[in-house]
Amino acid sequence: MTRLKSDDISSVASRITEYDAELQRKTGQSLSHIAARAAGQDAGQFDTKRFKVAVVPLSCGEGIIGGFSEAVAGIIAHLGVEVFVTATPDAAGLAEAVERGADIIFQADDFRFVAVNLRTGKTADNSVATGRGYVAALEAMCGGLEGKQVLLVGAGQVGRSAAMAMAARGAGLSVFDVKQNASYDLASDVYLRFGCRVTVETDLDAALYRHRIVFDASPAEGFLGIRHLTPEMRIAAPGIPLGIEPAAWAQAEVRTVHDPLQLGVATMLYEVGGSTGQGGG
Ligand code: 2YG
Repeated sequence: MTRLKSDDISSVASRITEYDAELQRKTGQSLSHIAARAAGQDAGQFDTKRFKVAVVPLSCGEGIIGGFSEAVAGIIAHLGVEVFVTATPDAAGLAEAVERGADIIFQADDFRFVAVNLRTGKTADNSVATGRGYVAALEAMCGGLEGKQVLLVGAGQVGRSAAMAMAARGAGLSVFDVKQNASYDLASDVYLRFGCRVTVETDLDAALYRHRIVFDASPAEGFLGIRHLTPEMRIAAPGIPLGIEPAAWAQAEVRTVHDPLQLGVATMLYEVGGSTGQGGG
């Protein structure tokens, strides 16, 4: 799991309105609509005034990332939910959050980034939510995924979540992972759950020439170049760093969804705050 740096997230809160407008230009849908759909919720039914959220910094392991909790809070506030970052971290922060009336806690250590609903017992996991959120965005960008072939790069936690969400939408899947066993494991899990066959790709370059829809859930950098790009290509890229070559970014940006936190955090909120639907990480 890639550890974010302060530079990756320093403008998330201040630019959230522009980010949402950009997302709507690319997908035709807002952050709240995409996240709600990813969480099996109806954005219109989601009462954002029903709860209060606290983001609690955790200093364990590699420690606090400057601006991380504020970026998470900025996304949640943009979705119309009351939110605060606790003044104290760790256990003191958890107590402070509850004492200040929080219903939902967001916190991340070096291994997991989770949200917990203290009222309903629901939990949400960032890797799972990020996979689902990006599939909902890709679906909007492609006008549906049913019967379309998607190349998934990276069969880690985010990739696995995305694969299940895309299979559930009737997409055909091809998967590439530097660890081939991870691809075969994912292929058999998708087959067991949905009865659909997943193509395991072993040559990424060749696979990129054969696919128009790409889901980059890998930490690999710059593997997708101008040579692979076509006007109808659509790319969902939660992977950090970005898998698109810098030289190709100018061409690819208009049809690529990529952000360090926004879609994942928004989907976590709808999953853990929703009355029905998914959640439970
Ligand atoms: O509270 C803090 O500031 C730190 N304990 C946060 C540590 C977060 C570590 N994880 C990551 O940086 C990412 N895996 C978060 C999710 C990124 C999703 N694209």
